[in-house]
Amino acid sequence: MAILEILEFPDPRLRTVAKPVDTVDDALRKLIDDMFETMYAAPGIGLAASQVNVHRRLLVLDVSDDGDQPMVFINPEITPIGTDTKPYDEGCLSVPGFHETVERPDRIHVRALGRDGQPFEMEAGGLLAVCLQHEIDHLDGKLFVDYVSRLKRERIRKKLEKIQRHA
Ligand code: QAP
Ligand code: CO
Repeated sequence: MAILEILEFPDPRLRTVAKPVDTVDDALRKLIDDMFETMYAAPGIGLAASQVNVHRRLLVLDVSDDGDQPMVFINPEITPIGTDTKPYDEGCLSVPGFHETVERPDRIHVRALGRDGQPFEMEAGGLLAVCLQHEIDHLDGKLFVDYVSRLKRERIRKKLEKIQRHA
């Protein structure tokens, strides 16, 4: 296993739109294991392949209290259930040290492939729904800072660029 480097805002590579995964094989499962190790070490609750500079449609997350419920979503597709939305104070391993409130659909239907390559479907609400939408945004080259005002986004960009210059 290995800890992977996480790209940080405003790295332009985070804007890449990821391509579908075409084969779920042992090489992909090794990437999945490395993504979990990277996410748990951070620590974080979700990580998209885009954040480790792999532009394929794959994400891992664990929203459990004890961090013992790893979930894998390959080629995920989501549709909102109903029209209700909820605000949540989101953070991101690619925007370390910052968080902002984002409003998103409250309940979603999810279709994806699992670690074994088998399709599954589920409904999600609460933190799982927030995390899935946040991670799928990464696969589409989007970040939570895109939902806040340009002023706030620019402030975050300048502060992170300063930290990155000194790193
Ligand atoms: C995405 O975020 C998420 O700023 C996952 O200094 C966030 O794991 C989905 C983290 C909220 C739903 C709700 C952030 C770690 C981790 C930081 C994360 C930091 C250290 C963020
Ligand atoms: Co994120």
